[in-house]
Amino acid sequence: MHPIETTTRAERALLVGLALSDRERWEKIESLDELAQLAATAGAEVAEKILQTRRKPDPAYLIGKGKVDELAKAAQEIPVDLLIFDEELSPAQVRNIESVTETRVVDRSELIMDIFAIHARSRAAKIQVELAQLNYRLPRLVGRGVELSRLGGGIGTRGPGETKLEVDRRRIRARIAQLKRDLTSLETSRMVQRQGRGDAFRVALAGYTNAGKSTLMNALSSAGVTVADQLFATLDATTRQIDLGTRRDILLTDTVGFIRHLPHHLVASFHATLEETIEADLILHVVDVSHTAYRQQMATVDEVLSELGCIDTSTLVVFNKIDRLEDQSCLDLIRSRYPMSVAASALTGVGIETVKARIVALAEDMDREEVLFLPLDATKLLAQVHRDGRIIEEIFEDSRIQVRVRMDRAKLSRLQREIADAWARAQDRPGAGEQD
Ligand SMILES: Nc1nc2c(ncn2[C@@H]2O[C@H](COP(=O)(O)OP(=O)(O)OP(=O)(O)O)[C@@H](O)[C@H]2O)c(=O)[nH]1
Ligand SMILES: [Mg+2]
Repeated sequence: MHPIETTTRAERALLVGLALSDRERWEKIESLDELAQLAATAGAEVAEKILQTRRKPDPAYLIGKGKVDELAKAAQEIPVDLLIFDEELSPAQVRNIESVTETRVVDRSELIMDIFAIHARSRAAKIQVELAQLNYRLPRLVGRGVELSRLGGGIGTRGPGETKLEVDRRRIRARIAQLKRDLTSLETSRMVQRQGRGDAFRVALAGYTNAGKSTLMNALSSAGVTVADQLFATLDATTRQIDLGTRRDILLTDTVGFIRHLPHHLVASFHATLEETIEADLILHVVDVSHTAYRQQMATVDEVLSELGCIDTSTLVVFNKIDRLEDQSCLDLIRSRYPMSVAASALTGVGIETVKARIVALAEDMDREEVLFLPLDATKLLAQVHRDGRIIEEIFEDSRIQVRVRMDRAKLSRLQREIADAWARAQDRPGAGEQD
């Protein structure tokens, strides 16, 4: 089960990207730089980067056949052990490129999953990575040439043991089913854990990988979670209670970061780990503002968050690493564009008090106390009040139910509207009770 390091020296990799227009080139150059960082995190040495501009991807090779011939030549001359493509490749494209270049081919998704496999520590993380890898590899298992079978080890082969890749699809499907069952049982025990957290205010850190989420977690609590100048240093969720003097307890969760073109299988597999984010009352979106591509990174994070169904969750953007900004004047621009954000440095501590104050204000804002009056027959609404809020007092009067409740402000105003509708309906009915 454990990744076995079979290589003694770093594998040398040639990185390959594709831009569909000249305009796209800049973005792809950045993406290739990031791919190089990913490759380094996976233990490879980047020998060279090649970016082709081509109006349409080639169905057989992704890049042009002529370019593939060039790659074959370069791979022999440099020499390199593997080709890493920045785009996701179809199984046929991988086969075709491997047979022309006689070099192992890995794509961005496989590389990311490989890093996840190396960094996975907990049982949940290991199961989730293996699940993602098997789902990814299942349609790609057929027709690999023997000479290029992945017995050699190295990038793109870590995670599930090699022998597993040789077993037939039926056995892999059985393994996937087993992993899913394991994950479900882990989720059940986690759910019990979470339910024990009562009415705490839950804050989740989210953001691009390497943005400084774990550093911020440590600055806000004494969690002592791992911090590293590495992509995907954190794969598990760590939750700590932090004391900011609020009436409700505050729970802060650090978890896995995001990246552009995050493999779909990984997002699906890591649903359990991201559960804390999904269920959070507040998301702290940590941005590395010193990164040239920070705006695109923010967009990527927003995309993944919406994929996870977190669109309506309150979000506080923390522009981190401001100590690295040479020109502090860009912060003025950011402040005007994101007036509700905080500029901070999790490393030096600048702005951390403001982050804390904002969390407290938001926690209190989401914790309004109100007295509601419901029609006697509004059982559904009453159930909703019980589900979304904490009942302080409940009195059944002759013609109505009086409930004193604490609740998130947004939920409260939605509920108040529904209660008004319910009263309007009740008044239309003959013999209905009267409203206040
Ligand atoms: N200069 C500076 N460096 C920071 C700051 N915050 C974090 N870092 C550095 O950025 C790197 C990544 O920090 P982490 O806290 O591990 O980032 P992360 O978002 O948890 O990353 P992953 O878990 O890998 O997704 C580390 O080298 C940190 O020391 C900051 O405010 N200023
Ligand atoms: Mg981290």
